Amino acid sequence: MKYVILGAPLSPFVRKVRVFCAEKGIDYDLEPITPFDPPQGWTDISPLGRIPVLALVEDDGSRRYLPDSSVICAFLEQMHPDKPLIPVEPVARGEMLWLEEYADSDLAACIGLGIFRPVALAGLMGQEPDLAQANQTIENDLPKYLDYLEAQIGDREFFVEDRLTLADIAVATSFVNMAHSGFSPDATKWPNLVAFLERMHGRDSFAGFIAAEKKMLG
Ligand SMILES: N[C@@H](CCC(=O)N[C@@H](CS)C(=O)NCC(=O)O)C(=O)O
Repeated sequence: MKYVILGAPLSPFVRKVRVFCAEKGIDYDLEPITPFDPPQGWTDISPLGRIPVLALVEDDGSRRYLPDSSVICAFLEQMHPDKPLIPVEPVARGEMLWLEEYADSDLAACIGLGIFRPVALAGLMGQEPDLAQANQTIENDLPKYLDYLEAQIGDREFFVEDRLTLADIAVATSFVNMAHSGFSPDATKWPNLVAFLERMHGRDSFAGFIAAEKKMLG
């Protein structure tokens, strides 16, 4: 069986799955899909109209589809148990799943809608960036997430089990979108989180994608 990731590289959720694959050494092809201009029949494949979707391609070319980054990562973890990124021990697993959910839902929405879309995505689409909206998000909406993550990471290298897990990838991916928009959390207020993000974004699994995406954004 072959894998094809359907999605756009700038999506934090597509990047989450790609980094997960890079860390585990899983091969796949990427088929570009923009959710704002999807191909015909897209909602048959992705009922919520979202990216990413993983296509499972059989030798005869037939395909089955799995939407949602969390579902995709859980599936791939079972298919490729080497270099585990989802803990098995129940408490660690619960903590990891919670951080993944926290990052994928509210954190991603705050950064995506409040910073990335009005600045980087607007620029990519030839519109005037709305820096006022981004600054407003950074001053009023984002700090509660940064405070929580700063407290959770403390002086540890990773969020869960003292080793890389999907929680680290899920948190770090949205901050790539913040960086693409020209912003980063204030290191004097959130030093441990900023140090964590620098370590994560410097890993081979993230760094290659970040460099390629920067080129796309010009
Ligand atoms: N929970 C989903 C969220 C995916 C998501 O929201 N993707 C965005 C792109 S970053 C999307 O496709 N948005 C289009 C839409 O919601 O119509 C996941 O983890 O895959």
